Amino acid sequence: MRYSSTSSLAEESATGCGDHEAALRDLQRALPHRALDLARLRELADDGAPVVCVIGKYNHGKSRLLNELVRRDAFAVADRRETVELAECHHAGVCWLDAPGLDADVGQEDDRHARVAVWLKADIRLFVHAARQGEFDAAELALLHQLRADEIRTLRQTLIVISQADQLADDGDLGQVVGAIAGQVPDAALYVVSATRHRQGIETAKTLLIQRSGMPQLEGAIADALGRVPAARSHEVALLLREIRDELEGLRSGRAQALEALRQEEENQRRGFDQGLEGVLGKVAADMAALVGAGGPDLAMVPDTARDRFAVTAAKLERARIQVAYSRACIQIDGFLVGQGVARLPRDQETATGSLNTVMVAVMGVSVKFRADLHRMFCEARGRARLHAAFAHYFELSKRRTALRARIAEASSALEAAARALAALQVLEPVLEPGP
Ligand SMILES: Nc1nc2c(ncn2[C@@H]2O[C@H](COP(=O)(O)OP(=O)(O)O)[C@@H](O)[C@H]2O)c(=O)[nH]1
Ligand SMILES: [Mg+2]
Repeated sequence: MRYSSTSSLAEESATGCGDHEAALRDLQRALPHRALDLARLRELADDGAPVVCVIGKYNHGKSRLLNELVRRDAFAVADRRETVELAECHHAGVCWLDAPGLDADVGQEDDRHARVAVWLKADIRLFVHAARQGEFDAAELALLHQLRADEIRTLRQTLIVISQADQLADDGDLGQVVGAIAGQVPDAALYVVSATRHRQGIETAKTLLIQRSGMPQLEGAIADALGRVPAARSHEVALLLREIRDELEGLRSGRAQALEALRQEEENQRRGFDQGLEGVLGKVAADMAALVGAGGPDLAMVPDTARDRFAVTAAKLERARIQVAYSRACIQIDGFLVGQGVARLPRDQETATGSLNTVMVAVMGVSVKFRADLHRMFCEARGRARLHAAFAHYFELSKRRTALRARIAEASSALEAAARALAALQVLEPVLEPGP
């Protein structure tokens, strides 16, 4: 099939212009819901012969109508579901496309072919409905409304054909049916035809029969519609390019905003941590200053002797005071860190000893602290800065932070994809836009 595998874009890629295929892929990735529009753009870029396709339910005379239009039996006609794939025939500079019938109970594959014909390939749709069936049913009406909406948007035309007119008993019946159908689609022109009459008229060279078949009027309308195809195609290319560009620009600015918001959140989160920790360490330093800042000898360093094994000595009291102060400091710091989601070591840093796998132990160590240690750790700015840096290191490894950074990376690559798609559109536009 001409359509299934080749397109000028694909051909160009085969001859070294892979940029276009890559650009199309970038667009497809950025706008997966626009796959049909992108495929349609490919078709339009081909700028092949205008495509007329039939659409309608099984057995309503679509294939036979096409045979009359192309002046030969190019398409299979039957009382059963003969047309299961797209079939095409070139005649008079037009590509005529026969599609399987649409029916509620039809397999999805048939429907897919019909959809491809109607939405992807066709410039002009002939909506075929057999007169003997009376009014349109709900499914036909729904499709007609869709086609009408599409015509307004893309200028792709639909002609409504009431077929097999000869099957009604007389003109009175036919008039009634056509009147009822006209009531269902008040704004549309209806082309009432009989393929069999047309064939007979041709074979017996009876002009009157040909006239009465309604085919000349339909052919006239198709010729008019074909005359409007070039303008319609230009309109459609411009429309699709504009829609895609607008959507991509919206996507890019939305994603840029989302990324900016996340980066702001990352900054605020870190600032909140830094300020909070500074506050806690400052408070601990103030509490500690009173205890360790007092001059004089450090009584805690006086060793215990066997004599005062059971006595409450000044050294023991001092050590207890230091220990309590240190514990209080640790509890304050730990309370803050837990609130920030910084408690356990990252998994890859855990040891076999469960109780050691906390950030507090990793930073503060397990050694016994004395007055000089506490002074160095909490009362000197350098000591506090060292603690701050160590806790901040674990803060950055915490789940909340890594999750936020992952979201930022994701948002950043989404933004890149939108920018790439816009660049891709720029590459494609000259290929897609209709020539002068
Ligand atoms: N009497 C009459 N029968 C027709 C006409 N057009 C098609 N048919 C018959 O209706 C049946 C279905 O036609 P076909 O074109 O295969 O329908 P499709 O399934 O819509 O493609 C066949 O038996 C055709 O011969 C017509 O204008 N008049
Ligand atoms: Mg058919």
